[in-house]
Amino acid sequence: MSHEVIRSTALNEEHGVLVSAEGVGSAARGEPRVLVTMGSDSDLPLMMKAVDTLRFEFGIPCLVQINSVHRDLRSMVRHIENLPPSVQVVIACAGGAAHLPGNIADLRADLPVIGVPRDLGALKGVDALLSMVQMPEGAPVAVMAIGDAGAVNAAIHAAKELAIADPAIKERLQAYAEKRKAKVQRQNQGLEQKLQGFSD
Ligand code: RP5
Repeated sequence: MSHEVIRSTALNEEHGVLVSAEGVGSAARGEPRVLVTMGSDSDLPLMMKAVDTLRFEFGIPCLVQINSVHRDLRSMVRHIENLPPSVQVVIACAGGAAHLPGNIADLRADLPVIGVPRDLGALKGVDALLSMVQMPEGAPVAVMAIGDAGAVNAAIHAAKELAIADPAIKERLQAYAEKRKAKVQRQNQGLEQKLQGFSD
């Protein structure tokens, strides 16, 4: 079945919004491999770092959906139980008492769940981090760092999971690693000038 057919016949509003390197919603292409979900649309600026890393660095289309376990638990359960079969990894972000990733890990014994704690409120994300990481035995959540680095790393971790069975993603992961190495090289090339600036 072509990607086009899967998108137009199988995806509906209940599945969330498809996002790919080509665009958003009707402009997006391909079948979603990852669900990027979060407790509120106020988490979106943070989670766009995960979405953009997935689509632009690794060419991975994803579904984006808001799911709040504190405001509408029943819809979350329905959405997560009815994910399109092409979705193989879930990235879930929340701030505060962050129960979303753990609840998804319990609902979906078959899918890896990656948690991104949002840096929010009086405890600045430490509450979300501990809520996600202290899962009881049997329902693991792979918890990333609080904030921006965590969102980007969630996308890389999801890509690594998909790369186990997808050589094209494996290649893009290698290219991403090369870009990071090139940054160190560039920094060393400009180092003498920077050091001179410090000793002026
Ligand atoms: C969490 O509460 C959400 O994931 C968000 O991080 C936080 C605040 O939500 P809003 O009050 O901004 O909607 O459930």
